[in-house]
Amino acid sequence: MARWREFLPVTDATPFISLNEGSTPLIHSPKLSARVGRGCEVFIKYEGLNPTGSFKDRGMTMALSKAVEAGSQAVICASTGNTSAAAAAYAARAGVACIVLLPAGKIAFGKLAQAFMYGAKVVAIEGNFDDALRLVREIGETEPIAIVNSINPFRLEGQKTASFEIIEVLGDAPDIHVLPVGNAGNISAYWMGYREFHKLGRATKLPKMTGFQAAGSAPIFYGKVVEKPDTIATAIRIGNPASWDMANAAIRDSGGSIDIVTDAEILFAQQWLAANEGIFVEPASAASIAGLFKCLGSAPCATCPFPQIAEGSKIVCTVTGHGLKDPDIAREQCGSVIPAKADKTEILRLIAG
Ligand code: AN7
Repeated sequence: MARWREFLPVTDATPFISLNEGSTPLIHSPKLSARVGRGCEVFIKYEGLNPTGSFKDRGMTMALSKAVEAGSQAVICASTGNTSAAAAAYAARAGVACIVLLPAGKIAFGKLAQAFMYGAKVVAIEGNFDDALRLVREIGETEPIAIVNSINPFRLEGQKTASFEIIEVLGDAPDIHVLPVGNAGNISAYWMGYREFHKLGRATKLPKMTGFQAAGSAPIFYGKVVEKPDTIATAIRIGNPASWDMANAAIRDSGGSIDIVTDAEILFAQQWLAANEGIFVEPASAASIAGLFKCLGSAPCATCPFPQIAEGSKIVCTVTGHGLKDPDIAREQCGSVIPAKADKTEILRLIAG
C-alpha cells in the first residue's frame, strides 16, 4: 500500500507498520460474466490474499501506523474475527500490546487461531459484536488504549485503496460494485476511494454501490437495529453498524442498493465460487456472489441496479476474506472422504464409482 501514500493521511513522521498488504488480484470470472450476459464482465477482488487473509489489513496498517505515531503502547478492538486477526498481527509487527473483545462462541476458528498466535490478549464476552463495540468505546474513553475499530477514521482511509487498485487495473471505475455489508465500513471506504479518484480525473464514472447483508443481520436493509443478529456468516453478524449513515449515503448517492441474502444462498454461493472458479472465500465474503445471483434472479430488490445495466458493463464483486478462516463450515458443508485401503485396484474402483 506504500505506493498510495500521497492519498493517505501520513507524513514523513508516520512510521510505516506494514506487512505488504494490498495489491490483491482482480480476477476475471468468465462464468459469472456469462451469467450476467449482454457482454458484461464480472471481476472478483480477492481480498482473502492479504497478509492475514482479509481486507482488514488495509485499514489496520493505517490504524497501527497512526497509533504508534501518536505514542500508543496498546490497541483494542471489538471484532467478529477478522479485525482482531489484523489488529493482532499489525500490533505484533509494531511491538505494541493488543486486546481483542470477541463475542464468545461466535468466532470462526481460523480467526481465533490468528489472534492467539499473533499474541493478542483475547477476551470473549457474553454478548454479541455490538455489545463488544460498546464496551470498547467505553474503555477508550477512560484508558490510554487506541481503538482500532472502523470508528477510527484511519481504518477507512486505508481500506479505500482497494478502489484505487480496481481503477488502476480496469482503467476506470466499474459500473457496479457488489460487496458484503456488516459494520458498513468497507462499503463506505470503497465509495470514498472511488469519489476521490473521480475528483482527481483518474476515473470518468462512479459505480453503483450494491451491498448485501445476511438476512438475519440486516439492520440497514430493514432500517432498524437488530437486537439479536443471527447468521452462519459470523463475520457479518452485526445488528447496529458503526458506519450506518455513511453506508446509506454511499448507496443513495451512487444510485446503488442494499438487499439481503439468506444463509442458504450464502453457502450455495460459497461452494459455487470455490468449485467453479477456484476461489475459496469465507461465508460472509460469499454474500457478494450470492447477491449477484439474486440480482440476476427473479426476485431482486426494488432498487437493484442490474435491470438497467448497459451492454458491456463492468461489475466488481469484492470477496472480503479467505475460505480457510472458517474451516468448520467447509467440514459441515462438504466434508466427506472416501476411505480406502492402500491398494491401487480398490482406489481405481472407488474413484470410478
Ligand atoms: C470477511 O472483523 O466487522 O461492512 O470485526 O470480516 O466493513 O464491517 C468484519 C467484517 C465482510 C463486513 N466480510 O465488512 C470484524 C468485522 C468479512 C468481514 C465484513 C467483515 P464491514
